[in-house]
Amino acid sequence: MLIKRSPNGIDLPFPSEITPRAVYEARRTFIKQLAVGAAGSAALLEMASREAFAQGGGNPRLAAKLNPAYSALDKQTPYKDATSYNNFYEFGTDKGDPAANAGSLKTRPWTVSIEGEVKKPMTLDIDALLKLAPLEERVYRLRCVEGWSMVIPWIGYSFAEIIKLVEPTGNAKYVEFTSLADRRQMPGVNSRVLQWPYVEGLRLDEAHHPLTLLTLGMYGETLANQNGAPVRMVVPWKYGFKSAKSIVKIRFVKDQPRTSWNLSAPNEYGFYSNVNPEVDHPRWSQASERRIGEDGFLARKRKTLMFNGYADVAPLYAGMDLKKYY
Ligand SMILES: Nc1nc2c(c(=O)[nH]1)N[C@H]1C(S)=C(S)[C@@H](COP(=O)(O)O)O[C@H]1N2
Ligand SMILES: [Mo]
Repeated sequence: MLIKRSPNGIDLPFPSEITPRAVYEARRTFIKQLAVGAAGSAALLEMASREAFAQGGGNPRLAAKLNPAYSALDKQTPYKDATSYNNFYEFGTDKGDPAANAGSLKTRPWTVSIEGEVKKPMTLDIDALLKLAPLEERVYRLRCVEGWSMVIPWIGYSFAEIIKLVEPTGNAKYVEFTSLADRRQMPGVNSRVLQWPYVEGLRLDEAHHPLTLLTLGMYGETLANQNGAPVRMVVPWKYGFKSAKSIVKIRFVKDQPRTSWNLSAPNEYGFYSNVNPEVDHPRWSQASERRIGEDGFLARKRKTLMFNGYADVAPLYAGMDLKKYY
């Protein structure tokens, strides 16, 4: 279970500035009363979850059951920060561009084509995706390769549900995710900062890991456009760029996908891109990070943890030299 070896030493959420005083005090009392066992952690998470749910951004509500076994107890990033400091280059390269420009993205109707090395290729619309499996809330840390991180209550289900549905053939070794690239809606697609469409990929066993989340919502609602509505991936043990937003195509393939960031700078962005404090980016250290909305600007206060603290995934890389396969 992840919560037992949660990072940052202490497995308790910190009282947020936005927590109403009564709730905060009740929680303090509550914290004092319990030893942090699994049951106690779950109760604390439920509280944090209710707070997150009370935030939101006015998008349609999405009911989901909290999955405490896959949720971090770190203090959750305020909704406002999670939706105003984004990387989504299709809408521009400044951190505020996605919030400024993604509002008009048309997220309905929306279809995702699932194809390639599968026995049952299919096209699913967003309503079918929402109904495919029970929706879970999972609080994941997301660590950007640039050195900042957030803690977000996502909503979705394991990508393994998709794999089960389409039945990969024996030839499928990787999964490739393609984002929408629509010039008319996405001003950044006119820039040559990356090759469009944005493509990311995972090895099939990584895609099959239960932590790998097909994501349809956040903070009790459907996804904000700037966070990748209406459907994205969240792969919490990898740098953020591995988690493609606004996905229109999922392809099961034999060969390692040619991914956007790896193509643009192969010596800086490897295919694996597991969070690894011991492998620096050629231009900066990856040993520490700044938590958005919490740590001061430019202050990288926190030690970055191997696999972003998701040690459960280590067996996927048994015998691999992670300095070579960065
Ligand atoms: N299609 C697409 N997906 C993308 C990106 C992008 O530019 N385009 N940026 C990535 C990067 S670098 C990060 S850190 C995360 C940020 O996700 P967030 O804005 O929801 O925190 O999205 C990733 N997914
Ligand atoms: Mo990133």
